[in-house]
Amino acid sequence: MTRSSRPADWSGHLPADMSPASLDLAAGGTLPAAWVARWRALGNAPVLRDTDGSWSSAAQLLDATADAARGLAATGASPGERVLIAAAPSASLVVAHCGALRAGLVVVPVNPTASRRELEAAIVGGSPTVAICCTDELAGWARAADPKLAVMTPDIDPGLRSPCELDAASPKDPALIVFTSGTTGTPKGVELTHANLLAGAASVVTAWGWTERDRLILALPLCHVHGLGIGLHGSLLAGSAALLFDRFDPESVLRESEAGATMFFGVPTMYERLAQAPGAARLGRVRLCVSGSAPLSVATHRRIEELCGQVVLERYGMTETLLLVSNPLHGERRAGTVGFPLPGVELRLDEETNEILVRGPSVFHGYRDRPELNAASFSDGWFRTGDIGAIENGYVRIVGRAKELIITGGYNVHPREVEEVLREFPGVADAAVVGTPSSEWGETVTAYVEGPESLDLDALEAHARRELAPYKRPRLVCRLDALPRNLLGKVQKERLGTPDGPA
Ligand code: MLC
Ligand code: AMP
Repeated sequence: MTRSSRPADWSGHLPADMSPASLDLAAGGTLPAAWVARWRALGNAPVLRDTDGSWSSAAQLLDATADAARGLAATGASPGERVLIAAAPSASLVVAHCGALRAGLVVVPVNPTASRRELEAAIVGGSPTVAICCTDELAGWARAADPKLAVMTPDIDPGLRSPCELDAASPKDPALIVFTSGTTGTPKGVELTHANLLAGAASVVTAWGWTERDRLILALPLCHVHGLGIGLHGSLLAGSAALLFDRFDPESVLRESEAGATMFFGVPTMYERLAQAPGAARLGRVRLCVSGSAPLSVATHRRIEELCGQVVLERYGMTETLLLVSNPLHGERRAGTVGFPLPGVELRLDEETNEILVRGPSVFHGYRDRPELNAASFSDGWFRTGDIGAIENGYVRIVGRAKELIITGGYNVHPREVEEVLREFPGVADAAVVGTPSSEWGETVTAYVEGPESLDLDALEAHARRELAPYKRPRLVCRLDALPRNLLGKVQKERLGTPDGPA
């Protein structure tokens, strides 16, 4: 049972000369075709600054991405096949990614900090033909997981070239598969089409007045939709300049703000750190600061405004949907809310649970090869986000989650995945993982393990470090003789970490 918030009205996000009726976000095209049109028009304009400070012009990207497409084709990969990319941000990664999309290949981005098991899961789930890895360790794991894989570095060998048809994918073709862990233990492959990617980037380019004059500080990982699907894709679509950083560091962001950058996108942990950095007032120089991926506390929102006059624009989205809701560029940005639906997005609340349901051109069509999960994730064509919302005077507030999920520093961690790793360790009878509130990280991963007093916690932590990406590793592990359970034997997580609980 659902109820509509009200008829979709995106006018609050549209420029004065654009009516909602005239809105066509995807315009029947694809994102790489739109980039190519932009790059041809921009010629020698600089559009990408690498982590070492060197620039690529639009014309150089046009050529380099065509070469990358031909290089990938030389491995035998044909349109529709997958290319796994596990790499730290760099211009080479951007060229490989765009080249793959131009060749009609489907990109499977993987965090370069992934553990061996996480990389293997993406290889099993995505069955790629090519793996692009930025370290020898990742490359070795990829080769061992599938000896048939063509494994290469992001600087695709210029000696490799085969003819391939460029920019021929259709809007309905898959373009990106992002693996997220889920409640069943098997990672879910979120499959986004070319039309989804174009609509997702076009909606924010329109809503945030993003133009060729912008310079975006891009210090997010380029393996998740925040940095990749919004930051990079939007920047290339708008024809603005993207300034790449291989890691976030507050001083670099503040220096760039002072030096003429116009936009910064970050997760709340980044804003926490910026608020504490010397000279934070410099952040006031950029025209737009956007926060997302996790709730930005009202306190941090206000603190940033006090420090530099910058009213952070908070928005809300998901890998499955790209961005859904945003505070406005013009008009009131309300702290503690995520604003109202972006152009193209329709949003409802489930009548009984207040779960947020959405549909729109950026919303994916389903998880790869998961018919049962897909049946449960959609109701009459509306995607169930698993987030609980409230709508107050047209502004959406995220008030909770129907899904079991920890968000730490903007990264999602599914407790089940961590629990499974901990249970594998000899002596651990059971494990329960919860999110503990943290002012810096939002939440941190805390684990409770059931086991004997002799349990070697240092060895257990080493096991977790080996098996999980660093951000998923529990920051605190508590041993208990027995986890609290109800009469049916189910672990009562709500009793963990509460004053009357064992923490
Ligand atoms: C790093 N560490 C983390 C962590 N990031 N631990 C928990 N949570 C995190 N998010 C670990 C490091 O490995 C290190 O471990 C220790 O914490 C301290 O590291 P640090 O140097 O202080 O952290 P740093 O490398 O600076 O990373 C912090 C960060 C990063 C905030 C810059 O987490 C980050 O880039 N987050 C953004 C994630 C993101 O892009 N999410 C978007 C998902 S898409 P050790 O063991 O060495 O001490 C999405 C949709 C949407 O959600 O709406 O956008
Ligand atoms: P991911 O699966 O990594 O794409 O993360 C998506 C989830 O991040 C959403 O379902 C929300 O729970 C959360 N999220 C994203 N943006 C916000 C926000 N601004 N406020 C609260 N939660 C958010």
